[in-house]
Amino acid sequence: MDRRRWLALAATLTAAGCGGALVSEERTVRTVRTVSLHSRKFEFVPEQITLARGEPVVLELIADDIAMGFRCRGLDLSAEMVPGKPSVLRFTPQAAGKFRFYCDVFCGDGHEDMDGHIVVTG
Ligand SMILES: [Cu+2]
Repeated sequence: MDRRRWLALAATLTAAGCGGALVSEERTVRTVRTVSLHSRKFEFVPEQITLARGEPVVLELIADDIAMGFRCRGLDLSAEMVPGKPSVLRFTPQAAGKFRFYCDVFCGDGHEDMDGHIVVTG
C-alpha cells in the first residue's frame, strides 16, 4: 500500500473511532470526600471546614439536639437540620476563599452566635 492510500485509510479509521490502538484511554475512579458538620446548642462542630476548589464533596449535616438551619450564602448552600434526619449537600466549590455559614432557624438564646467558616483552598 502506498503512503497516500495508507494515510487515507488511517484518517478514515480515526474518524470512525477505530483508533483504539493509537489512543490510550484513561479512566479515573474518584472517591468523593464526605465531611460531617454537627449542630448543637449553640454551636457548629467543627467551626471550620477546609475544602479544595474543584473537588467534589458531600457535606453531611447532623443536628445533635434541636432543629437548626444551615446557610452559607457565599457557596449558595442551605439546608434544614433536623434531629434524627441528617441532611446531605453535594457540591463542588468553584472559588477559593473563606465563606461564613450560620444557623438561619431561630433556636434559642445562643442562636445569634452560631456560625463558622468553610475555607476553600485554591
Ligand atoms: Cu439557630
